[in-house]
Amino acid sequence: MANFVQTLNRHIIEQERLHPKATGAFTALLTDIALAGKIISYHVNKAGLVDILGKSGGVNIYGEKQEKLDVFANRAMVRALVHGGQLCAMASEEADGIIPIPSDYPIGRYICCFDPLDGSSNIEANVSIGTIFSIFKRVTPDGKPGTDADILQPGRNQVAAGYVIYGSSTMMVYTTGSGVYGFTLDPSYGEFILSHENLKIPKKGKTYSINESYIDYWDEGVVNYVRWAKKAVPEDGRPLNSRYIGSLVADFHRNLLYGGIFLYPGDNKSPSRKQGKLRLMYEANPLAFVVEQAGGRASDGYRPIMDIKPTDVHQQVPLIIGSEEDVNIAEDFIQGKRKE
Ligand code: P6P
Repeated sequence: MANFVQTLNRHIIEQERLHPKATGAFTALLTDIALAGKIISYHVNKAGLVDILGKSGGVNIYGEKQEKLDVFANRAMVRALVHGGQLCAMASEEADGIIPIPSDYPIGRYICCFDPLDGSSNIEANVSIGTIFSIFKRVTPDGKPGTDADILQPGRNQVAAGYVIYGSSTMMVYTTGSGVYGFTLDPSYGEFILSHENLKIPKKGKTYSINESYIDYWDEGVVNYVRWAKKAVPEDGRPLNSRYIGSLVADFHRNLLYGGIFLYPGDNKSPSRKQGKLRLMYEANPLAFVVEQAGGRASDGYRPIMDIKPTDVHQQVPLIIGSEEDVNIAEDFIQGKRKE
């Protein structure tokens, strides 16, 4: 008897059964995201072969040049999600404001915020990059277009979140609040197959991940934490190992599997970086949901990421995320409770 192959679609349906009021819309929505992931994976994996690399000429709202794959990935997500008819609105890193559902499509009961291709500046270097998504139920009455109120919900309200990482293999990692599950794409027949059941992040890791080139702009607490992490105290398992890929999904995924901490704190390099660089709605919140479901923590240095009440769809937050004990220690330094 061949081993039972658990596919993503079967798993999503089983997860849906855990939610008594679930209708099937949830299953359809996650399946739409998986489809977009497969399409983006196909193009990411042949990016070097066709003229899809290089600057698209467009810029996003931060003035960052958009890679052609950015533009393609955003379009793939928008199309897959609009056709599915499960959303009342969506938000993307690549769009200025709310993306409405076109009038000739049904209005659904969910919201999806996504970063269609995070880490895209690494595309030409063949570094792992990813799609990150966050799903909420709408809070305004059904049937009408979604509004800011539907989008600007605290991360605690998420009903599902996850990412697709395009690396040595393509994996979709997601949670609906009942644990974290990883599926690896088998390109031979285009199915995501369960490869990581009920993922749990080690309580303490041996790796810290931060861009140390900003050390002269950090607040004292962050400097003290990194100095502590690098100090040679073998009986305490230090120095911690430094690993920084510069692609959030890749750095996060490594820590999720092996343990460790990723930090992107605010800094004083410019006023716009006081709250860091990463975005609450479609980077910090979804990864915070995943890491908490895996037994880890995500904080802005002072409070849980998912407790933050958003004020803007593109708002930035400092992000300290990973193994529970490592995040607790980093918070103590950032809050001045520890100096060494
Ligand atoms: P820095 C990639 O551009 C990204 O948005 C994240 O994927 C990554 O963690 C971060 O920026 C890297 O930023 O300032 O270290 O280059």
